[in-house]
Amino acid sequence: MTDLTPESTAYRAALDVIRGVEPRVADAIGQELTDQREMLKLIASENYASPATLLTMGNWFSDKYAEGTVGRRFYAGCRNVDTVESLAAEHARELFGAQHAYVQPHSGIDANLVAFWAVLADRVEAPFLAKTGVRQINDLTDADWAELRQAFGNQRMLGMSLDAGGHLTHGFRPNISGKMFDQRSYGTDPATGLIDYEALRAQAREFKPLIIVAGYSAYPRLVNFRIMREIADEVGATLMVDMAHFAGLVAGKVLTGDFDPVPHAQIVTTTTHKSLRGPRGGMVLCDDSLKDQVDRGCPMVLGGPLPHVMAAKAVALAEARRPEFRTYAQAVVDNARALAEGLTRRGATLVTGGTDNHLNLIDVATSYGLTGRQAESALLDSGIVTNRNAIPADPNGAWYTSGIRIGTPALTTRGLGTAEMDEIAALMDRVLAAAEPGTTSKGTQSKAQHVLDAKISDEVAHRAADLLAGFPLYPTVDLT
Ligand code: DSN
Repeated sequence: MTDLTPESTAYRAALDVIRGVEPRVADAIGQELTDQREMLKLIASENYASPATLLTMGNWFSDKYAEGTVGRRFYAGCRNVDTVESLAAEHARELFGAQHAYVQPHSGIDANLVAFWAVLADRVEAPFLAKTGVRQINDLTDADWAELRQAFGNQRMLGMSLDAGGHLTHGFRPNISGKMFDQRSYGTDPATGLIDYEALRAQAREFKPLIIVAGYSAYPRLVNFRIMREIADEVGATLMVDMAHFAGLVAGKVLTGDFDPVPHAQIVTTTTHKSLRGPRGGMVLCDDSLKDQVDRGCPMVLGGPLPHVMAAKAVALAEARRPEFRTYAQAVVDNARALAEGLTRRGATLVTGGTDNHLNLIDVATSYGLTGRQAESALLDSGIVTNRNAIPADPNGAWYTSGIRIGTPALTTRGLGTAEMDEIAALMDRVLAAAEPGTTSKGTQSKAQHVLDAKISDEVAHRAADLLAGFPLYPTVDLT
Protein backbone atom coordinates (compact mmCIF):
# COMPACT_ATOMS: atom_id res chain seq x y z
CA MET A 1 0.00 0.00 0.00
CA THR A 2 1.40 3.41 -0.90
CA ASP A 3 1.80 6.07 1.78
CA LEU A 4 -0.90 8.67 1.65
CA THR A 5 -0.11 12.37 1.81
CA PRO A 6 -1.67 14.28 4.74
CA GLU A 7 -4.01 16.01 2.25
CA SER A 8 -5.21 12.70 0.80
CA THR A 9 -5.81 11.29 4.28
CA ALA A 10 -7.71 14.43 5.35
CA TYR A 11 -9.93 14.61 2.27
CA ARG A 12 -10.66 10.87 2.17
CA ALA A 13 -11.70 10.97 5.82
CA ALA A 14 -13.84 14.07 5.27
CA LEU A 15 -15.60 12.53 2.27
CA ASP A 16 -16.27 9.32 4.20
CA VAL A 17 -17.94 11.34 6.96
CA ILE A 18 -20.03 13.31 4.46
CA ARG A 19 -20.95 10.16 2.53
CA GLY A 20 -22.40 8.74 5.73
CA VAL A 21 -24.99 11.55 5.77
CA GLU A 22 -25.67 12.54 2.15
CA PRO A 23 -23.64 10.49 -0.35
CA ARG A 24 -24.74 12.64 -3.28
CA VAL A 25 -22.94 15.63 -1.80
CA ALA A 26 -19.77 13.58 -1.28
CA ASP A 27 -20.01 12.40 -4.87
CA ALA A 28 -20.49 15.97 -6.16
CA ILE A 29 -17.42 17.13 -4.24
CA GLY A 30 -15.35 14.32 -5.74
CA GLN A 31 -16.74 14.97 -9.23
CA GLU A 32 -15.95 18.68 -8.94
CA LEU A 33 -12.29 17.83 -8.36
CA THR A 34 -12.32 15.55 -11.41
CA ASP A 35 -13.97 18.24 -13.57
CA GLN A 36 -11.56 20.94 -12.42
CA ARG A 37 -8.63 18.61 -13.10
CA GLU A 38 -9.82 17.86 -16.63
CA MET A 39 -10.88 21.34 -17.78
CA LEU A 40 -8.66 24.03 -19.15
CA LYS A 41 -9.78 26.84 -16.85
CA LEU A 42 -9.38 30.30 -18.35
CA ILE A 43 -12.01 32.15 -16.31
CA ALA A 44 -10.18 35.33 -15.32
CA SER A 45 -11.81 35.56 -11.89
CA GLU A 46 -11.13 31.97 -10.78
CA ASN A 47 -8.15 30.26 -9.24
CA TYR A 48 -7.20 27.20 -7.16
CA ALA A 49 -6.77 27.88 -3.44
CA SER A 50 -4.19 25.81 -1.58
CA PRO A 51 -5.21 22.68 0.37
CA ALA A 52 -4.28 24.55 3.59
CA THR A 53 -6.67 27.38 2.69
CA LEU A 54 -9.45 24.96 1.71
CA LEU A 55 -9.06 22.80 4.81
CA THR A 56 -9.19 25.87 7.06
CA MET A 57 -12.78 26.49 5.96
CA GLY A 58 -14.16 23.09 6.97
CA ASN A 59 -14.40 23.27 10.75
CA TRP A 60 -16.26 24.47 13.86
CA PHE A 61 -15.34 28.13 13.37
CA SER A 62 -18.36 28.00 11.07
CA ASP A 63 -20.60 27.59 14.15
CA LYS A 64 -19.62 30.82 15.88
CA TYR A 65 -21.39 34.16 15.77
CA ALA A 66 -19.02 37.11 16.10
CA GLU A 67 -20.78 40.35 15.17
CA GLY A 68 -18.68 43.37 16.04
CA THR A 69 -14.93 43.74 15.74
CA VAL A 70 -11.90 42.23 17.45
CA GLY A 71 -12.26 42.76 21.22
CA ARG A 72 -15.70 44.44 20.80
CA ARG A 73 -18.21 41.70 20.03
CA PHE A 74 -21.95 41.45 20.52
CA TYR A 75 -21.48 37.79 21.53
CA ALA A 76 -19.46 36.13 24.27
CA GLY A 77 -16.83 33.50 23.61
CA CYS A 78 -15.07 35.04 20.61
CA ARG A 79 -11.43 34.82 21.68
CA ASN A 80 -10.44 32.38 18.94
CA VAL A 81 -12.32 34.36 16.32
CA ASP A 82 -10.43 37.43 17.55
CA THR A 83 -7.18 35.54 16.96
CA VAL A 84 -7.92 34.63 13.35
CA GLU A 85 -9.52 37.95 12.43
CA SER A 86 -6.53 39.84 13.87
CA LEU A 87 -4.13 37.59 11.98
CA ALA A 88 -5.96 38.04 8.67
CA ALA A 89 -6.04 41.83 9.12
CA GLU A 90 -2.37 41.94 10.10
CA HIS A 91 -1.30 39.89 7.07
CA ALA A 92 -3.44 42.11 4.82
CA ARG A 93 -1.96 45.34 6.22
CA GLU A 94 1.59 44.03 5.85
CA LEU A 95 1.06 42.56 2.40
CA PHE A 96 -0.54 45.67 0.91
CA GLY A 97 1.06 48.38 3.09
CA ALA A 98 -2.39 49.51 4.22
CA GLN A 99 -3.14 51.46 7.38
CA HIS A 100 -6.26 49.44 8.10
CA ALA A 101 -7.79 46.15 6.89
CA TYR A 102 -11.33 44.90 7.44
CA VAL A 103 -11.59 41.21 6.58
CA GLN A 104 -15.26 40.47 7.31
CA PRO A 105 -16.96 41.05 3.92
CA HIS A 106 -18.38 37.84 2.48
CA SER A 107 -17.87 38.84 -1.15
CA GLY A 108 -16.71 41.63 -3.43
CA ILE A 109 -20.19 43.12 -3.64
CA ASP A 110 -20.33 43.20 0.16
CA ALA A 111 -16.91 44.84 0.34
CA ASN A 112 -18.07 47.53 -2.10
CA LEU A 113 -21.23 48.14 -0.07
CA VAL A 114 -19.16 48.54 3.09
CA ALA A 115 -16.94 51.02 1.26
CA PHE A 116 -19.83 53.03 -0.19
CA TRP A 117 -21.50 53.32 3.21
CA ALA A 118 -18.24 54.16 4.96
CA VAL A 119 -17.78 57.10 2.59
CA LEU A 120 -21.44 58.15 2.94
CA ALA A 121 -21.15 57.95 6.73
CA ASP A 122 -17.94 59.98 6.70
CA ARG A 123 -18.92 62.62 4.17
CA VAL A 124 -22.71 62.92 4.52
CA GLU A 125 -23.78 61.57 7.91
CA ALA A 126 -20.94 62.91 10.08
CA PRO A 127 -21.22 66.54 8.84
CA PHE A 128 -25.01 66.34 9.19
CA LEU A 129 -24.73 65.16 12.81
CA ALA A 130 -22.22 67.95 13.50
CA LYS A 131 -24.58 70.50 11.95
CA THR A 132 -27.58 69.33 13.96
CA GLY A 133 -25.51 69.00 17.13
CA VAL A 134 -26.43 65.38 17.96
CA ARG A 135 -24.03 62.51 18.55
CA GLN A 136 -25.77 59.66 16.75
CA ILE A 137 -28.53 59.08 14.22
CA ASN A 138 -30.90 57.59 16.82
CA ASP A 139 -31.00 61.04 18.48
CA LEU A 140 -32.12 62.88 15.30
CA THR A 141 -35.67 64.23 15.10
CA ASP A 142 -37.92 62.54 12.56
CA ALA A 143 -37.66 65.62 10.32
CA ASP A 144 -33.84 65.66 10.48
CA TRP A 145 -33.69 61.91 9.86
CA ALA A 146 -35.88 62.33 6.76
CA GLU A 147 -33.55 65.09 5.54
CA LEU A 148 -30.46 62.92 6.09
CA ARG A 149 -32.06 60.00 4.25
CA GLN A 150 -32.78 62.31 1.32
CA ALA A 151 -29.16 63.46 1.41
CA PHE A 152 -27.90 59.85 1.25
CA GLY A 153 -29.99 59.32 -1.88
CA ASN A 154 -28.75 62.47 -3.62
CA GLN A 155 -25.07 61.58 -3.78
CA ARG A 156 -23.16 61.13 -7.02
CA MET A 157 -20.84 58.38 -8.09
CA LEU A 158 -18.68 58.09 -11.20
CA GLY A 159 -17.60 54.57 -12.15
CA MET A 160 -16.34 52.68 -15.19
CA SER A 161 -19.10 51.48 -17.50
CA LEU A 162 -19.84 47.80 -17.70
CA ASP A 163 -19.08 47.51 -21.41
CA ALA A 164 -15.74 49.30 -20.97
CA GLY A 165 -14.76 46.65 -18.41
CA GLY A 166 -16.20 48.05 -15.17
CA HIS A 167 -18.11 45.92 -12.70
CA LEU A 168 -21.87 45.80 -12.13
CA THR A 169 -21.35 47.08 -8.57
CA HIS A 170 -19.84 50.31 -9.92
CA GLY A 171 -23.24 51.86 -10.59
CA PHE A 172 -25.01 49.47 -12.98
CA ARG A 173 -28.75 50.10 -12.47
CA PRO A 174 -29.80 46.48 -11.84
CA ASN A 175 -27.31 46.43 -8.94
CA ILE A 176 -27.98 48.27 -5.65
CA SER A 177 -25.09 50.66 -6.44
CA GLY A 178 -26.99 52.05 -9.43
CA LYS A 179 -30.09 52.52 -7.29
CA MET A 180 -28.28 54.13 -4.34
CA PHE A 181 -26.38 56.74 -6.30
CA ASP A 182 -26.99 59.36 -8.94
CA GLN A 183 -24.48 57.59 -11.16
CA ARG A 184 -22.58 58.29 -14.34
CA SER A 185 -20.10 56.12 -16.16
CA TYR A 186 -16.79 56.80 -17.81
CA GLY A 187 -15.84 54.68 -20.78
CA THR A 188 -12.72 54.16 -22.83
CA ASP A 189 -11.39 55.91 -25.91
CA PRO A 190 -13.17 54.29 -28.90
CA ALA A 191 -9.97 54.43 -30.98
CA THR A 192 -7.61 52.81 -28.47
CA GLY A 193 -9.89 51.09 -25.95
CA LEU A 194 -7.86 52.78 -23.19
CA ILE A 195 -9.05 55.02 -20.35
CA ASP A 196 -8.78 58.65 -21.49
CA TYR A 197 -7.78 60.45 -18.27
CA GLU A 198 -8.36 63.94 -19.68
CA ALA A 199 -11.89 63.02 -20.80
CA LEU A 200 -12.46 61.50 -17.36
CA ARG A 201 -11.13 64.67 -15.69
CA ALA A 202 -13.52 66.82 -17.73
CA GLN A 203 -16.44 64.53 -16.89
CA ALA A 204 -15.56 64.61 -13.18
CA ARG A 205 -15.26 68.42 -13.21
CA GLU A 206 -18.70 68.71 -14.75
CA PHE A 207 -20.45 65.97 -12.67
CA LYS A 208 -18.68 66.59 -9.32
CA PRO A 209 -19.17 63.10 -7.85
CA LEU A 210 -18.80 62.30 -4.16
CA ILE A 211 -17.03 59.05 -5.09
CA ILE A 212 -14.94 58.07 -8.10
CA VAL A 213 -14.66 54.30 -8.47
CA ALA A 214 -11.66 52.88 -10.30
CA GLY A 215 -11.05 49.21 -11.01
CA TYR A 216 -12.45 46.70 -13.45
CA SER A 217 -13.32 43.14 -14.20
CA ALA A 218 -12.67 43.12 -17.95
CA TYR A 219 -10.12 45.85 -18.78
CA PRO A 220 -6.86 44.30 -19.99
CA ARG A 221 -4.61 47.27 -19.26
CA LEU A 222 -3.10 49.14 -16.31
CA VAL A 223 -4.89 51.95 -14.49
CA ASN A 224 -2.85 54.92 -13.28
CA PHE A 225 -4.16 55.44 -9.76
CA ARG A 226 -1.96 58.50 -9.15
CA ILE A 227 -3.79 60.31 -11.93
CA MET A 228 -7.15 58.98 -10.69
CA ARG A 229 -6.42 60.39 -7.21
CA GLU A 230 -5.33 63.71 -8.72
CA ILE A 231 -8.68 63.93 -10.56
CA ALA A 232 -10.62 62.92 -7.43
CA ASP A 233 -8.83 65.56 -5.33
CA GLU A 234 -9.46 68.21 -7.96
CA VAL A 235 -13.24 67.72 -7.75
CA GLY A 236 -13.47 66.90 -4.04
CA ALA A 237 -14.30 63.21 -4.59
CA THR A 238 -13.17 60.21 -2.58
CA LEU A 239 -11.19 57.73 -4.68
CA MET A 240 -12.35 54.15 -4.17
CA VAL A 241 -10.55 51.36 -6.02
CA ASP A 242 -12.04 47.90 -6.51
CA MET A 243 -8.95 45.74 -7.07
CA ALA A 244 -10.81 42.41 -6.89
CA HIS A 245 -9.38 41.22 -10.20
CA PHE A 246 -5.79 42.35 -9.79
CA ALA A 247 -5.22 42.11 -6.00
CA GLY A 248 -2.82 39.22 -6.60
CA LEU A 249 -0.73 41.36 -8.94
CA VAL A 250 -0.59 44.09 -6.28
CA ALA A 251 0.29 41.55 -3.57
CA GLY A 252 2.93 40.02 -5.85
CA LYS A 253 4.48 43.47 -6.54
CA VAL A 254 3.87 43.35 -10.26
CA LEU A 255 1.67 46.45 -9.97
CA THR A 256 3.69 49.06 -8.11
CA GLY A 257 4.07 52.85 -8.01
CA ASP A 258 1.29 54.60 -9.93
CA PHE A 259 -0.36 51.23 -10.61
CA ASP A 260 -0.67 50.12 -6.97
CA PRO A 261 -3.99 51.51 -5.72
CA VAL A 262 -3.26 51.28 -1.99
CA PRO A 263 -1.03 54.37 -1.60
CA HIS A 264 -3.31 56.46 -3.81
CA ALA A 265 -6.92 55.62 -2.91
CA GLN A 266 -8.62 56.49 0.36
CA ILE A 267 -10.41 53.15 0.24
CA VAL A 268 -9.68 49.90 -1.62
CA THR A 269 -11.90 46.84 -1.89
CA THR A 270 -11.13 43.36 -3.12
CA THR A 271 -12.24 39.79 -3.24
CA THR A 272 -9.84 37.25 -1.82
CA HIS A 273 -10.37 34.37 -4.24
CA LYS A 274 -9.35 35.65 -7.67
CA SER A 275 -5.70 36.41 -8.49
CA LEU A 276 -5.07 36.59 -4.71
CA ARG A 277 -5.82 32.83 -4.55
CA GLY A 278 -7.56 32.74 -1.19
CA PRO A 279 -10.98 31.59 0.00
CA ARG A 280 -14.14 33.09 -1.49
CA GLY A 281 -14.66 36.38 0.28
CA GLY A 282 -14.04 40.11 0.38
CA MET A 283 -11.90 42.66 2.18
CA VAL A 284 -11.63 46.43 2.57
CA LEU A 285 -8.37 48.37 3.01
CA CYS A 286 -8.44 52.03 3.95
CA ASP A 287 -6.51 54.81 5.52
CA ASP A 288 -7.09 55.67 9.17
CA SER A 289 -9.56 58.44 8.30
CA LEU A 290 -12.17 55.84 7.26
CA LYS A 291 -11.25 53.05 9.69
CA ASP A 292 -14.09 53.55 12.19
CA GLN A 293 -16.73 53.77 9.46
CA VAL A 294 -15.41 50.69 7.65
CA ASP A 295 -15.44 48.67 10.88
CA ARG A 296 -19.19 49.27 11.12
CA GLY A 297 -19.72 47.14 7.99
CA CYS A 298 -21.35 44.48 10.19
CA PRO A 299 -24.17 44.88 11.07
CA MET A 300 -24.70 47.90 8.77
CA VAL A 301 -24.67 45.98 5.49
CA LEU A 302 -23.15 42.60 6.38
CA GLY A 303 -24.53 39.61 8.22
CA GLY A 304 -22.39 38.06 10.94
CA PRO A 305 -18.79 37.43 9.91
CA LEU A 306 -17.79 33.96 8.73
CA PRO A 307 -14.95 33.03 11.12
CA HIS A 308 -13.98 29.91 9.15
CA VAL A 309 -13.49 32.08 6.05
CA MET A 310 -11.62 34.78 7.96
CA ALA A 311 -9.31 32.01 9.22
CA ALA A 312 -8.78 30.86 5.63
CA LYS A 313 -8.08 34.47 4.59
CA ALA A 314 -5.32 34.55 7.24
CA VAL A 315 -3.79 31.36 5.79
CA ALA A 316 -4.01 32.53 2.16
CA LEU A 317 -2.64 35.99 2.97
CA ALA A 318 0.27 34.36 4.83
CA GLU A 319 0.94 32.37 1.64
CA ALA A 320 0.79 35.54 -0.46
CA ARG A 321 3.47 37.11 1.73
CA ARG A 322 5.94 34.40 0.72
CA PRO A 323 8.55 35.25 -1.95
CA GLU A 324 7.19 32.57 -4.31
CA PHE A 325 3.93 34.50 -4.62
CA ARG A 326 5.86 37.28 -6.41
CA THR A 327 7.17 34.73 -8.90
CA TYR A 328 3.61 33.50 -9.38
CA ALA A 329 2.19 36.99 -9.96
CA GLN A 330 4.83 37.79 -12.58
CA ALA A 331 4.14 34.46 -14.30
CA VAL A 332 0.41 35.28 -14.44
CA VAL A 333 1.18 38.42 -16.45
CA ASP A 334 3.82 36.72 -18.62
CA ASN A 335 1.29 34.01 -19.44
CA ALA A 336 -1.46 36.50 -20.30
CA ARG A 337 0.96 38.27 -22.68
CA ALA A 338 1.98 34.96 -24.27
CA LEU A 339 -1.68 34.06 -24.77
CA ALA A 340 -2.29 37.49 -26.34
CA GLU A 341 0.65 37.05 -28.69
CA GLY A 342 -0.40 33.52 -29.66
CA LEU A 343 -3.97 34.60 -30.41
CA THR A 344 -2.98 37.76 -32.27
CA ARG A 345 -0.47 35.86 -34.40
CA ARG A 346 -3.30 33.53 -35.45
CA GLY A 347 -5.50 36.45 -36.46
CA ALA A 348 -7.65 37.11 -33.37
CA THR A 349 -8.63 40.70 -32.54
CA LEU A 350 -8.07 41.61 -28.90
CA VAL A 351 -9.69 44.63 -27.25
CA THR A 352 -6.87 47.22 -26.83
CA GLY A 353 -4.64 44.94 -28.91
CA GLY A 354 -3.24 42.94 -26.00
CA THR A 355 -2.79 42.94 -22.24
CA ASP A 356 -0.73 44.35 -19.36
CA ASN A 357 -2.40 42.33 -16.64
CA HIS A 358 -3.92 38.87 -16.08
CA LEU A 359 -6.69 38.98 -18.69
CA ASN A 360 -7.45 39.30 -22.37
CA LEU A 361 -10.70 40.19 -24.08
CA ILE A 362 -11.13 38.58 -27.51
CA ASP A 363 -13.50 40.32 -29.92
CA VAL A 364 -14.95 37.09 -31.30
CA ALA A 365 -17.51 38.90 -33.47
CA THR A 366 -14.81 40.68 -35.48
CA SER A 367 -12.35 37.80 -35.44
CA TYR A 368 -14.59 34.81 -35.96
CA GLY A 369 -18.13 36.04 -36.76
CA LEU A 370 -19.50 34.59 -33.50
CA THR A 371 -21.31 36.03 -30.49
CA GLY A 372 -19.63 35.64 -27.13
CA ARG A 373 -22.28 33.11 -26.18
CA GLN A 374 -21.58 30.93 -29.23
CA ALA A 375 -17.83 31.14 -28.67
CA GLU A 376 -18.19 30.27 -24.97
CA SER A 377 -20.28 27.17 -25.77
CA ALA A 378 -18.01 26.02 -28.61
CA LEU A 379 -14.98 26.30 -26.32
CA LEU A 380 -16.75 24.48 -23.49
CA ASP A 381 -17.61 21.62 -25.88
CA SER A 382 -13.86 21.41 -26.46
CA GLY A 383 -12.84 21.29 -22.77
CA ILE A 384 -11.94 25.00 -22.49
CA VAL A 385 -13.82 26.99 -19.83
CA THR A 386 -14.14 30.73 -20.44
CA ASN A 387 -16.87 33.32 -20.03
CA ARG A 388 -18.51 35.64 -22.50
CA ASN A 389 -18.16 39.33 -21.81
CA ALA A 390 -19.34 42.57 -23.39
CA ILE A 391 -16.78 44.62 -25.30
CA PRO A 392 -16.90 48.43 -25.59
CA ALA A 393 -20.04 49.58 -27.50
CA ASP A 394 -21.02 45.92 -27.86
CA PRO A 395 -23.50 45.44 -30.72
CA ASN A 396 -24.69 42.15 -29.16
CA GLY A 397 -25.48 43.59 -25.70
CA ALA A 398 -24.58 42.23 -22.26
CA TRP A 399 -26.30 38.82 -22.63
CA TYR A 400 -25.03 37.48 -25.97
CA THR A 401 -21.98 39.80 -26.11
CA SER A 402 -19.22 39.96 -28.71
CA GLY A 403 -16.37 39.08 -26.38
CA ILE A 404 -14.70 36.20 -24.61
CA ARG A 405 -12.75 37.07 -21.46
CA ILE A 406 -9.80 34.83 -20.63
CA GLY A 407 -7.43 34.99 -17.68
CA THR A 408 -4.33 33.15 -16.54
CA PRO A 409 -4.39 33.08 -12.68
CA ALA A 410 -5.73 29.51 -12.45
CA LEU A 411 -3.56 27.84 -15.10
CA THR A 412 -0.49 29.63 -13.74
CA THR A 413 -1.22 28.17 -10.29
CA ARG A 414 -1.26 24.79 -12.00
CA GLY A 415 2.22 25.46 -13.34
CA LEU A 416 1.56 26.10 -17.04
CA GLY A 417 3.97 28.57 -18.66
CA THR A 418 4.36 30.63 -21.80
CA ALA A 419 4.99 27.63 -24.12
CA GLU A 420 1.72 26.06 -23.01
CA MET A 421 -0.06 29.39 -23.55
CA ASP A 422 0.92 29.31 -27.20
CA GLU A 423 -0.49 25.80 -27.47
CA ILE A 424 -3.71 26.98 -25.80
CA ALA A 425 -3.94 29.90 -28.24
CA ALA A 426 -3.69 27.38 -31.08
CA LEU A 427 -6.45 25.22 -29.56
CA MET A 428 -8.75 28.19 -29.04
CA ASP A 429 -8.16 29.48 -32.54
CA ARG A 430 -8.87 26.02 -33.98
CA VAL A 431 -12.26 25.89 -32.21
CA LEU A 432 -13.30 29.48 -32.87
CA ALA A 433 -12.31 29.38 -36.53
CA ALA A 434 -14.27 26.14 -37.05
CA ALA A 435 -17.41 27.14 -35.12
CA GLU A 436 -20.28 28.79 -36.97
CA PRO A 437 -23.49 30.49 -35.86
CA GLY A 438 -26.43 28.10 -35.71
CA THR A 439 -29.99 28.81 -36.82
CA THR A 440 -33.13 29.43 -34.78
CA SER A 441 -36.29 27.30 -35.10
CA LYS A 442 -37.56 30.01 -37.51
CA GLY A 443 -34.54 29.53 -39.75
CA THR A 444 -32.86 32.84 -38.90
CA GLN A 445 -29.31 33.18 -37.65
CA SER A 446 -29.13 32.46 -33.92
CA LYS A 447 -27.11 34.49 -31.40
CA ALA A 448 -27.13 31.58 -28.95
CA GLN A 449 -26.64 28.36 -30.93
CA HIS A 450 -23.43 27.33 -32.62
CA VAL A 451 -22.41 24.53 -34.94
CA LEU A 452 -19.09 22.79 -34.46
CA ASP A 453 -17.86 19.57 -36.00
CA ALA A 454 -17.66 17.02 -33.16
CA LYS A 455 -14.38 15.69 -34.59
CA ILE A 456 -12.80 19.10 -33.95
CA SER A 457 -14.22 19.55 -30.43
CA ASP A 458 -13.14 16.00 -29.48
CA GLU A 459 -9.66 16.46 -30.93
CA VAL A 460 -9.18 19.77 -29.07
CA ALA A 461 -10.57 18.34 -25.82
CA HIS A 462 -8.07 15.47 -26.05
CA ARG A 463 -5.19 17.82 -26.76
CA ALA A 464 -6.24 20.01 -23.83
CA ALA A 465 -6.42 16.96 -21.53
CA ASP A 466 -2.96 15.82 -22.68
CA LEU A 467 -1.58 19.27 -21.98
CA LEU A 468 -3.11 19.36 -18.50
CA ALA A 469 -1.88 15.86 -17.66
CA GLY A 470 1.61 17.31 -17.40
CA PHE A 471 0.43 19.78 -14.73
CA PRO A 472 -1.57 17.83 -12.16
CA LEU A 473 -4.05 19.83 -10.09
CA TYR A 474 -3.81 19.29 -6.33
CA PRO A 475 -1.14 16.62 -6.86
CA THR A 476 -1.08 15.80 -3.15
CA VAL A 477 -4.78 14.92 -3.15
CA ASP A 478 -5.54 11.33 -4.17
CA LEU A 479 -9.17 10.31 -3.62
CA THR A 480 -9.04 6.91 -5.35
N1 DSN B 1 -17.87 37.45 -11.04
C1 DSN B 1 -16.66 38.22 -11.03
C2 DSN B 1 -15.97 38.16 -12.34
O1 DSN B 1 -16.09 37.16 -13.01
O2 DSN B 1 -15.29 39.10 -12.73
C3 DSN B 1 -16.86 39.59 -10.60
O3 DSN B 1 -17.94 39.68 -9.73
